[in-house]
Parts: sequence; C-alpha cells; structure tokens
Amino acid sequence: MPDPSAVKTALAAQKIETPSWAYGNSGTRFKVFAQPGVPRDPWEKLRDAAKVHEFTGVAPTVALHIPWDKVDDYGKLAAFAREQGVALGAINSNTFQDDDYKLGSICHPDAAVRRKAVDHLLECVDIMDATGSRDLKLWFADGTNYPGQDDLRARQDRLAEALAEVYQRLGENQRMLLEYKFFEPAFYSTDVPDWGTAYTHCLKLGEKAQVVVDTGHHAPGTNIEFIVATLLRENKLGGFDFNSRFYADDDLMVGAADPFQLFRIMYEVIRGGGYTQDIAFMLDQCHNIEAKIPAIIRSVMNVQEATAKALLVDRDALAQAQRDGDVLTANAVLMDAYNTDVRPLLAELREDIGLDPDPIAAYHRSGWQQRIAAERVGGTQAGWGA
Ligand code: PSV
Ligand code: MN
Repeated sequence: MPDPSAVKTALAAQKIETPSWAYGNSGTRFKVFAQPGVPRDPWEKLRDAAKVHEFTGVAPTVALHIPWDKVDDYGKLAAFAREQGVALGAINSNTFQDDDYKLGSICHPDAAVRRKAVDHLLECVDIMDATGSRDLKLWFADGTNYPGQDDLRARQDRLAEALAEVYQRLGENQRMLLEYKFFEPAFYSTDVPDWGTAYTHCLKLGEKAQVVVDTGHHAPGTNIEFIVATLLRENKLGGFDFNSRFYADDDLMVGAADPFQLFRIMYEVIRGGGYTQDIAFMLDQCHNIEAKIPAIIRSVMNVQEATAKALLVDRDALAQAQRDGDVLTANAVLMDAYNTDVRPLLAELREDIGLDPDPIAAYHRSGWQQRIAAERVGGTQAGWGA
C-alpha cells in the first residue's frame, strides 16, 4: 500500500487553476441568472479567486479569458493578483464572439477574417509576456453546419498555417495548449473535433504545442482516461479543463456527474508520470444556478479527492494481478482505492498546513459572501461576453 505520508506530500503539492469566468454570471442560451456579489471586473474576479486559494491552499493561479478580462495594464493586474496571494495562469483566447466569426476564425474562408483572428492570438501572447503566463490556451469554435458549406481539407490547411504563425511567436518558456471539442457551436463538422486532430497539429508544430483535454468535450461513453494515457505516452498532454457533464458540454462542477471517471483519469495521470508541474490542472466550469465561490471550492476539493484516491492505488498489487491475468483482483485493487474515504486524510492535510479542515464551512463563516453582496452594488456584473 502507498505510504499515507507520501500521499499527503503529493497532495500538498497539487495546484489547481480556477477560471476567471467561473466567478462571473453564466447560463444557457435560454437564460443567464444573475447572482448578488458577482464581480464587475477582472480585479474583483481575482479577489474571489484568492478566497478559493485561501480556503483550499491548492488553487494558486487564475486563468484569464481575453477579451472578457481585458485591462489597460496587464503587468498591474499580475501585481494585483500577487498582492491577493494568487498569480495569473493560462491566457485563453476568444475567437468566437465577433460577428466576423460567423463562418469561423482561423479557418474562415476569407483571409481578412483569418488575419484578424491570428492577430488576436498574437495579442494574447503579448499579454502572456506581461502577465508572466506560461500557457496560451486555444479553443476554436470553427466548423460548418452543412455538408458542402466549406472545404474540410482547406480548413485544415488554414488551421495549420495560423497555428504555425502563433507558434513562432511563443517565447522560450511559453506553450500553446490546443483544446478540442467534438461539436458545438458547429453541428456538422468541427475543425478541431478530437484529440487525434489536436495531436497531429501539435506534433507538426513542435514540443511547445500540447493537447488540452476538456473533460466535457467528448461523445458520451468515450474512454477519456485512454486518451489521457495515450497523450502522456506521447509527451503531448499539456493540461486539463476539468468539469463534468451528463449530456454534452454541461460545464458542471468537476466530479459531480461522474467521480469514478475523474478518479480513473487521475489514476492514468499518476501512472503516466503526469502528476507534475508540466500538466496544467485547470477548471473550466460555469455555475449557473449554484453559488459560485463555494461551487469552485467544492470543485477543487473534488479534484483533490479523486487525486487522493488515485494516489492510494496499490500499484505493485495491481501490476502483480495484471501479470497474473487475475481480472477480479486487478479490478478489486483499483476499486479498493476508489472506495476509500479520503476525506479524513484531506482534512488532516489541511490542518497540517494551517487551514480549516472544512473549506466550505470556513468560507461561509468568513462573511465574504455577505460582504461582496453588500459592496458590489451598481456597475455591470461580469458575465458571458463581458
Ligand atoms: C469551449 O467550450 C471551452 O471549453 C473553451 O475552453 C473556452 O475557452 C471555454 O469553454 C470558455 O467558455
Ligand atoms: Mn474548455
């Protein structure tokens, strides 16, 4: 059995990045529900993110989305983040909210639209220079709705050309994380629909290009841990956008819909040597109906719990059972770890590092929710498109 103190040390070193947009209002295409106290700007989002880190101890960075988090001085934003006790993380591009992008962005048939989209991506790298961010996270809504609408192959050529230009602009310690998604908003073809497409582009680009796995971006029933294992074997897994889903890209709290899947993913991460700083463990969620900050704290805790269980797998016993072809024992070894209640271990870990063992209760006691509800009155709350 793994040594519990080694498991605790590994858990204490975990870093989970929270997304700035999860602190803002969100919803479905039917309705965006506003909540009291929601941040009005990136500065207030960072203050909320700092609370998540304060109570969990493992959420030290915050991903930005440009232009949702546009400010005049990104150096100042990075310094402000540091004052709050957090740092700025991945820069997420947005080439899906302008009218110009109706037929796509970097895959658009019109070179002028492609130019505009690439310029935005280059601007994101400029922002990374100012914030000190390592990762540029790219997701493209590009695709088509009808057979014949555009040339599928030509769109791949345009994609490769645009990515190559942005790749050239990356600094020495910067990376490009390419995210795939099987459909939505395009319904017939998507230009980066799966890990294979993302992988082939990243492979051609070079070692600074890596694939990011958003757990909500697969067809139902997809074995995501297999994708994780394969990408890790090829040294091409750059990170995760964690969330959970019952149907499509639901963006619910990670671990809510299928905690067993999250455990299996984390097991493959650990098994494949991916539990290092090279893999970005990010959340990409929207809290449409639940209180946002406690939901993000809960999400961070869910990732911690899955990780703790994955770290508890008796890998020697598992390997032995696998060698013996002992199907039932092999499965039992994995299930023993999954069925362990790791909450006492995590509570102990938090106490060891001076935190409250129950981060959600501590957050509620802190009065932060009441304070932001009272103070953040007037102005425009951050939300989709803002
Ligand atoms: C797309 O669905 C996505 O997962 C990408 O990561 C976007 O940047 C993010 O959601 C924000 O909505
Ligand atoms: Mn995502």
